[in-house]
Amino acid sequence: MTAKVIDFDVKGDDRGSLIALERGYNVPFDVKRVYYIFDTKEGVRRGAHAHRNLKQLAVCVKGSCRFLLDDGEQKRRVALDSPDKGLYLEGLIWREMYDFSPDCVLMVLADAFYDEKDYIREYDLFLQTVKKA
Ligand code: T46
Repeated sequence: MTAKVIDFDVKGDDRGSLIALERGYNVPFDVKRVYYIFDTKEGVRRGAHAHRNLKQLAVCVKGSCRFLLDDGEQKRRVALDSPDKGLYLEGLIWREMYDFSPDCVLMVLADAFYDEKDYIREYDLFLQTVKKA
């Protein structure tokens, strides 16, 4: 499964903290799009899809949430609970996000523009696609 947690350097001083995201240093792709998810209602699950080609880096810049990752063979859970770590996702990974804290702001950097054709939103089709890959 091409999913890994990236720890970011925190530039801190007595004023507070700063994190820089830079291609080639802690972002492993050219960023074409940034979106963020916030005000998620209690108990909501999001995601429930895979991408055919998209590379993404998800950062909880505020609050926390959890990811369930599934490559068709293995399942893995990752908690994003600090702005100093990011979850890098590449390739065929079914993902679900859940346990959003009320203050959660989940920012996602992506290497491509939004394209609904890149989504696989049916789990059976995801499994078939993994088998063919
Ligand atoms: C992902 C997880 C982590 C757009 O118009 N442009 C965009 O760039 C995005 C991401 C979404 N949308 C529209 C499509 C839907 O009408 O916003 C609506 C909600 O999107 P979706 O239901 O796909 O959101 P999530 O939270 O289930 O999934 C999102 C990303 O779509 C997905 O790529 O990996 O976050």
